[in-house]
Amino acid sequence: MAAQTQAVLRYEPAEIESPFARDVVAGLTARPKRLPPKYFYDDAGARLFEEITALPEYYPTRCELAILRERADEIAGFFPDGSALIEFGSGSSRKVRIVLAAAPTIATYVPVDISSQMLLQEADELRRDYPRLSVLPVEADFTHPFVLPAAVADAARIGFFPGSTIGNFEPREASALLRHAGRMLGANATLIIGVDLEKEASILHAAYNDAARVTAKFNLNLLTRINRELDAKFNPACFEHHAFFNRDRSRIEMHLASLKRQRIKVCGECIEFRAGETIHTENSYKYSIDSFRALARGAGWAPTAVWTDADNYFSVHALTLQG
Ligand code: AVJ
Repeated sequence: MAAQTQAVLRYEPAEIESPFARDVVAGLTARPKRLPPKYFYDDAGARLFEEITALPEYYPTRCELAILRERADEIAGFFPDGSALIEFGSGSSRKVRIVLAAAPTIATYVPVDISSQMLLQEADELRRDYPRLSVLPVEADFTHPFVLPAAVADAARIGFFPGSTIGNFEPREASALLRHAGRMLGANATLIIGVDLEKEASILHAAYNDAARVTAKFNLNLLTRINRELDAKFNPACFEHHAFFNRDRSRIEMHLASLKRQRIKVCGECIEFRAGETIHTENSYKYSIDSFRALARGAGWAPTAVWTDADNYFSVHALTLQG
C-alpha cells in the first residue's frame, strides 16, 4: 500500500470511538503535544478542582465569590420575572446559589456540565433548597452545540459563565464561544461572565504552583484518566507539573513534562517523549477589563456593567446581546 495513503489515514475510524480517545490521540501525535483542559474534569478531577478553589494561593474563586455576594442585588436586576438561568460548566453550585438567593424572579435553572456525578448531585441539593425553582440539568460539553430543555423555549434567558472558564480558550475560540452562547440565549439575552484579570506574575505563579501541590495532582490526574479510560500505561511519577506565566500572550500555561525519554502506547499509537518534552494541558488567559470588553464586542455583546474585587484581581461582566 502506498505509504502516502497510510500517512493520511492514520487512524481507522472504527478503532477510536469516543471523543476523548480521538482528542487524546490527536493531541499526543501533534507537535507540540497537547491535551484539551476540559478532560481534567472526571470525577476525581472535579474533586481536585474543588480542592484548588480552597487553596490560599488560588485567589480567583474567593475573589469572584466576594464580587457575587457584594453585587448580588445589582446582578439580580438583570433577571426578568420567570426567566431561565443557563450556567455553562456549572461544577459546584456555590456561585449560582448566591445569584438564586438574590433573584427569586428566576423560574428555571439549567446547569450544563460534562461531569455528570457532580451535576446530578448538585441539582438534587438545589431542588431541596429551592422547591419552587425548576432545575433542569443538561449533561453536555458546552463547547459543542447542545439542546436547551423545551421548558425554557419561551422564557427570557440569562447566561451565567463564572470561574473564568472563558480563559481556557484561545481568544478566537473564546469569541466564537461567546457568539454561539448569544445565538443560543436569543434576543435581549444577558450574560454574566467571570474573567480573571492581568496582575503581577508572582501572584499568578503562586496560584498555579500551590505549596500543597494540589494543582500538580490535578494536572497529573489527566494521565491517570487516560490510563483508566483508554487502557494506557503512563507512570505519572515520570512526569512533572509545570506552570508559568507567558507574558507575551497574557496566559498561564500548564504542561506535563516528561522526566525522561520514554514511549507509551495509547490507543494502539506509540507516543515517544524526549526527556523534558511537555504535553501542553491548559492555557488560562488573563484579560484587562478593556481587552475583555473588546473581545465581547467582537462577538456581538455590548458591555453593560463590570464589577471587581477590592484587589482588582478578578472581574464579573454583565453583557447584553446587541440587537
Ligand atoms: C477553571 C479554567 C478557571 O484556569 O484557573 C485551576 C482551572 N487550572 N488551576 C483556571 C485551573 C489550574 C481554572 N479554570
